[in-house]
Amino acid sequence: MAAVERQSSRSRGRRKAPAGLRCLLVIAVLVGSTSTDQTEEYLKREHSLSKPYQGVGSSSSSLWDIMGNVLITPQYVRLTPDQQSKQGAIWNRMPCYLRDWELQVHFKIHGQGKKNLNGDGFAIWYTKDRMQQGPVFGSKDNFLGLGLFVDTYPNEEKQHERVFPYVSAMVSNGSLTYDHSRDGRPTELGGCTAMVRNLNHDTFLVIRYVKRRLTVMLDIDGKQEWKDCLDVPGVRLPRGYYFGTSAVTGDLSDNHDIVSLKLYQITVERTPTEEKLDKEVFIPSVDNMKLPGVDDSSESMSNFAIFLIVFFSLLGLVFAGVILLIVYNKWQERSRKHFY
Ligand SMILES: [Ca+2]
Repeated sequence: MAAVERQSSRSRGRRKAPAGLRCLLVIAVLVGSTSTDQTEEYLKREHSLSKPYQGVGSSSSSLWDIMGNVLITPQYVRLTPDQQSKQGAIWNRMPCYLRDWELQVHFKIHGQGKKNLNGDGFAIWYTKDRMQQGPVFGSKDNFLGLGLFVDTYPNEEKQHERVFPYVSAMVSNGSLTYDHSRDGRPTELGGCTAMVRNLNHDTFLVIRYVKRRLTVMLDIDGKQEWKDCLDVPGVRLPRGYYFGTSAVTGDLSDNHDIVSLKLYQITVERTPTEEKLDKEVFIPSVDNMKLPGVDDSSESMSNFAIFLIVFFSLLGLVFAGVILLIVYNKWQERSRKHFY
């Protein structure tokens, strides 16, 4: 296949529209580009991984570290081979300080496994910690940040309404545990079915994080079109975390290959109101969603704040009362002196 430099999802457009409508859309986009909603994308090479992966895993100057059973070939980075009980990961060495970004992942999952005997899948990470082996698709549990999982095996027995492979997202503040036996359902923010195994065409997913909105889209049908998978507003992720990807096999196995990771910086304008609402955060959270640990502490913090306000108000009243009393006494004394 010809090596075509793919652009970010926004440049490519999400879905193809009929020709007439497309013309209108082009005009709308041209007009729109002069308005306030101006968006630009830049590929950030320091957070991207592409062929032929020069120096990855061998050079100390490489931007990427590998661990576990990773195999680097000129064509792909194999996180795990199609063998039992393997795990592998590749992590960016540079923390990412971008506010708005988009990560495009070109991947391939394939194996000899007969129907339904494949697993376990792979994860894309944007987390505080890196290079830590663990039970969540080969990486550590109770992570801080974002995990996007491409889960190829249904572990939960009751699987009536859900078809696997399944893509889901999770944001954790370090206190959430990924429930492997339930395929992460208790903690997922959203997800979709994605038939991504053993395909002859290229498969892509994109994680977009713009103005605190997390969206995931897939291009897995070989039609060069993005299809929505999940869309969650109010996702607050700190800056300075690391991108990485990891995979694991158990009794069931697959080749989990990463062809490329491309990170785009998204430049987007914010209104003063948006700017006010979009303050820098230091612990990951999702609006209107109670994550254990953080919400409890913020609640007790606000209770404590109320206590302080009441306490100092009372103290102020008492103080004012004492002053008034002293002044009154002095005044009385003076008037008594005048009287005599
Ligand atoms: Ca699973």
